[in-house]
Amino acid sequence: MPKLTERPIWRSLAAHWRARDAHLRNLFGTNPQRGEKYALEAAGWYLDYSKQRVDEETLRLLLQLAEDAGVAARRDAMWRGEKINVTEKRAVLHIALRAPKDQRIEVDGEDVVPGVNEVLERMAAFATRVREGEWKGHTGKRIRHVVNIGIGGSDLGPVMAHEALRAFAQRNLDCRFVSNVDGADFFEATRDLKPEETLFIVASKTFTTQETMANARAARAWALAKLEDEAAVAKHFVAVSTNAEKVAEFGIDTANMFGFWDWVGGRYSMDSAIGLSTMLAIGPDHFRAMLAGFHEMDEHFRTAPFAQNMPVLMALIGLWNTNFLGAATQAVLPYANYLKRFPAYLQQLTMESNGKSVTLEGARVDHDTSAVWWGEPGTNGQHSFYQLIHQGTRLIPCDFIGFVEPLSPLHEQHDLLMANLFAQSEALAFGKTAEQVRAEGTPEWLVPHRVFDGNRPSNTLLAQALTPHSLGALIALYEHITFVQGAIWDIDSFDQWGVELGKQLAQNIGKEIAAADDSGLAHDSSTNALIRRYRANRGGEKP
Ligand code: G6Q
Repeated sequence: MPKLTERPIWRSLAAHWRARDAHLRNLFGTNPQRGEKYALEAAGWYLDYSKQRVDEETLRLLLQLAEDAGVAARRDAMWRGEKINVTEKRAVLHIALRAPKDQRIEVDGEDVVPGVNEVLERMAAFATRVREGEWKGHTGKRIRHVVNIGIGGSDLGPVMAHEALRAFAQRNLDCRFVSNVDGADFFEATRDLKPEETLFIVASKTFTTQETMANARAARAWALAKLEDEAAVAKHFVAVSTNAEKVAEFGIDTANMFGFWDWVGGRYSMDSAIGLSTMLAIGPDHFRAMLAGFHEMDEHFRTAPFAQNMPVLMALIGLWNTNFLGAATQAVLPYANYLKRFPAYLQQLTMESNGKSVTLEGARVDHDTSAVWWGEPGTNGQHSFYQLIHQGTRLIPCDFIGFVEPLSPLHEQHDLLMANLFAQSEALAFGKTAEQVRAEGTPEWLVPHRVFDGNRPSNTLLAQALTPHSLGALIALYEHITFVQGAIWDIDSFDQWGVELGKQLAQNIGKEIAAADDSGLAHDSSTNALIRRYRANRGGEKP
């Protein structure tokens, strides 16, 4: 197969891009129904993509690109449990985590759905016991605090879901998260807690991750310093992992371990047992509702024709912005304070998945892959970086996310919040011309400063309310957008060799810092000097 950029469809897209000069003002001017036409609904979400710089021909070509790239075949291979994570030789089946009980999804000839449900049921039984105060700590006290220890995929999803679904959480069960190997994270998370009322979840797929193991050891020492009995570990520590051997080695009873499988990637695992903290916070029924939301979007992605397929269209438009309009970044702007950790979660999902530069065959790509994803909740961002989006020199496509109903009783403030969302996407698309600025009575010298070029693309996603169901569907939407883009770029969206590199390098330097002397340092002169300076000046116990 020729390189992506040498295929006729890619060349047609490039020629199409060169041939047209369509400002969004003109696109709307020539098609007054555009706002209703370029919109669709799926799994409770309404997508308006009319403020994207695309027309009928652009969409036709992009859909052709998806066909030519074999997106449907790759999607179906994922559902069939084929090992589409080629560099790790693994199936990719997060979609099985939310499949209904009667669906059959196989890996190596074995249906995985019963196993998924068995773990969900164990999680539900455990969560209910803790939430109802039936699961007691070592001294017989009720658990009031849950601390999830994990990092990357074993942290970002649970943290995001905990923030997002606070309105559905049992308020007398406080959940906290420790991820950073910086001891300050553990120290601050636990300084006001009582070990006898605290449950630690050690969440690690491999149970070997340096940061998580260091924090888990700190937690065990912290708990035992007060509880003074090894037997207390069984009441105050549970594990979420695929590695029973390491869990037992750490001292956690494997009866208190919740498993998952190698076909669940870390960044795709928040709806597996990695979501135990979420289930403890919101309860099994809400957790199931979240899974149903995921599943509804999965089914839409699996079955809807590409021209009406929300993840496919968003992926194609994102690719158009990245590869043809030259946008280096993608902003995600939720107008929902509960979604404040959603951009951080998406950063891992998108950039760890598609931050790759070789194809599945190992050939170097000659086009850009993942955009840099980032964002903050609106309206806060408006008082900060939106200036650059409106008037800077760079093109920053935006995804605006909003809800019709608020979860707080302050309804008027919700109208204000949503008014801001609608105003921002309108201003970005249409801008303000010099004539309009002059007509406002602006003196001539100030006119250039007050002109807004507009033509800045955005999507708007709206759902009725932020609920476990709508959150699940929203996450699945972005998972599948990531999938489609990776499929077209022909990269492995499911490995993470960059993360593995970081894990190894830090281990080696850690040993060098702890060594008796620094004469054997064999790095470059900069790294050697930094390590020597640190060794010479650090406080605490010296080697
Ligand atoms: C995710 C990555 C990575 C991983 C963490 C934690 O896709 O693989 O972020 O989740 O490194 O790994 P463990 O769960 O094994 O501790």
